[in-house]
Amino acid sequence: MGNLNFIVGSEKDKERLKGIQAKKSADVSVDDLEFLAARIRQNVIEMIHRANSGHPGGPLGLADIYAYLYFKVLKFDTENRDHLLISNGHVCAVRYSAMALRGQIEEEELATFRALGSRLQGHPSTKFLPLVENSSGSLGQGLANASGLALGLRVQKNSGRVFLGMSDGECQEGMTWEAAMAASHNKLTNLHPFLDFNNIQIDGKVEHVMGVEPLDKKFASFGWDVRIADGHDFSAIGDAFSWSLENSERPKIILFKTVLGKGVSFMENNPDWHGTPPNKEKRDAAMAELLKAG
Ligand SMILES: Cc1ncc(C[n+]2csc(CCOP(=O)(O)OP(=O)(O)O)c2C)c(N)n1
Repeated sequence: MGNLNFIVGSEKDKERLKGIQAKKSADVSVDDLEFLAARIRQNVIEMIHRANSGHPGGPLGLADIYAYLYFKVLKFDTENRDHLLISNGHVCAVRYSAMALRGQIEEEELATFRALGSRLQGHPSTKFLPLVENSSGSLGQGLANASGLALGLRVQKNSGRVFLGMSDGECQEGMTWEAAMAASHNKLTNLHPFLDFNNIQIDGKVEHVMGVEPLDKKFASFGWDVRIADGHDFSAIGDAFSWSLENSERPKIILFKTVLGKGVSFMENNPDWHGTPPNKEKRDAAMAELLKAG
């Protein structure tokens, strides 16, 4: 595990995190997950405030899912390890924070987010940080990237599972649907995409910019099994990942209903916070709410 030089948080938090890191995934409780998600959100706000640039809304909305994924699902220490790719690269603050909590990078490195030459680029780059597995930022490419990896692993008889974070806004990209068709044709059952279904993108509501609904029926029509789940309910998140990991003949996708900006009242559901960094006043107001939650 990494060292615990937090960029935000107390000595008590450090002790608590150490205790959770030492647990087997089955023993990580809902209380633990709530603590981890709150820490992810605090880090996200602190990182983006310090960088004075970045995207707070998506990462806050995804914090519960990434806490669950990193502490209950992903296995990195097995021979055929899991893989996590993200297609919506602009939300990478949530991933970097989850990686730090899991001990894959140092907590203090989060303070370098978006700095020139930092491993933690504002859009993930394998050149700077190979651990992120795919470079992203140009939306719509992730499903094709992840499908290629899933197919390659199957050919090599490698049982590693491929998880992929996606977003609703990027379903406006044609390549997503080309990849959906290919994954279905190739029956990629080792592929586990989960989509941030918050109906918000950079320019406002997805339904106003260019509607993607009905997303479930669209994926189903491409031969996929689809599950819609509450992305802020740990029991629903767990059930959805278990469902995705069960054997089936078809590719599967989880559409997680989330609230952009979750946990910070003035950011929630407000497209202005898709990509605006909080200034000192907003950082303090956000942190006051998040510290109470943690
Ligand atoms: C190919 C491409 N077109 C446009 C953009 C600019 N862009 C950055 S984020 C974004 C909105 C994406 O929607 P979504 O991921 O649903 O946003 P969120 O839920 O995180 O607010 C857009 C259009 C991009 N990164 N890539």
